[in-house]
Amino acid sequence: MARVLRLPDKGRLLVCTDLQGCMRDFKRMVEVFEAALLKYSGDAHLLFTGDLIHCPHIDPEDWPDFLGEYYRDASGEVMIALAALAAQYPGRVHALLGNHEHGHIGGPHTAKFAADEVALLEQILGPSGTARMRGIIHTFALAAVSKCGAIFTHAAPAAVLTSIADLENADLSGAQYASPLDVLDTPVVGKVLWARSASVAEARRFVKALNGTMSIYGHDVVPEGYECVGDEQMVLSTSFGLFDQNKMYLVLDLAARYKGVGDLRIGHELLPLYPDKAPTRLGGTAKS
Ligand SMILES: [Mn+2]
Repeated sequence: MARVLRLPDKGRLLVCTDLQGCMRDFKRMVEVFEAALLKYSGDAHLLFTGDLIHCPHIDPEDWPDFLGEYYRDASGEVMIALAALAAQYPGRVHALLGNHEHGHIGGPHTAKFAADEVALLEQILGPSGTARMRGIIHTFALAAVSKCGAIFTHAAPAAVLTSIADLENADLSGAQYASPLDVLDTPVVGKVLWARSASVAEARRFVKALNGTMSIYGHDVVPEGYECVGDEQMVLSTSFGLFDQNKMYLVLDLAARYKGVGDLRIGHELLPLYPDKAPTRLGGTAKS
C-alpha cells in the first residue's frame, strides 16, 4: 500500500472520522457522498480517517452515556461495505489506517472495549473473513495530503517529520520490534496512529513538513462534534462516542486553498451528519 495518499486538486472531499463499527453512520455517510456526486457532476471523494472497526459489545440497558448513540458492532460488515463502495467508485473512496486497524496487520492490539479487540474481531470473522479484512486494511494509507492545505491522519499531528518521506518510508509491519507495544514509542508511526493531542508548535511543524496549512483528524472523541486547536488543527467527530445531533463531517473544495481551520465554517465546510436532529448552531434544522 502507498503510505501517503495524494488527493486530487479538484472536486469535493467528504471527511468522516472514527466509525468504530457503526453501520448506520457508514450508510448515512454513503448517502451524503452519493448526493455530493450528483451535486458536483461526479467529482466527489470520500475519506475515512481510520478506526472504522471495533466497538463495545454492550447491551442497550448497560450502554453508558459517554459512548453516545447506541449501536451494535458491525465492524466486519463495515469493512466489506467499504471495499464494495471503493470498487463501485474507483479512485474516489479512501481510508486511512487507525490504531484499531493497525492491530490486525502488525500493530499493538487495542484493548479499549475488550481485553484484546483484535483477537475478538478475528474470532468473530473466522480465518477467511479475517484474511479478507486484513487485505482491505493493507490498502489503507497512513496519511493523506492535498493541495487545498489539509493534511489528514488518524491521530494528532505530534510526529516530528522532516519531509513526506518519513511517512512514505514508515514501517507498519511491527516486524522489527521485540513487542508490538514498542510501536507506541516510534517517532512517526506511534504518534500518527496514537497521539491524542499536539501542541501548536508541533502541529505547525507537522503541516509545514507536508506543505500543508492545517491538520484534520479524529481518534479522540469531541462530544460537541469538533474542536479547533490554534489555526492548524481540527479534531472532528463524525460517529463514535457522540449522540446523533452532534455528529459532524467535513466537506472541502479540493481546488481551494485554506489558510487554516478558521476557514472552515459551520453550515459550509462543517456539516451535521443528521441535520434534522442537529441544532442550528451546528448547521442543523432541529428546534433546540
Ligand atoms: Mn483511534
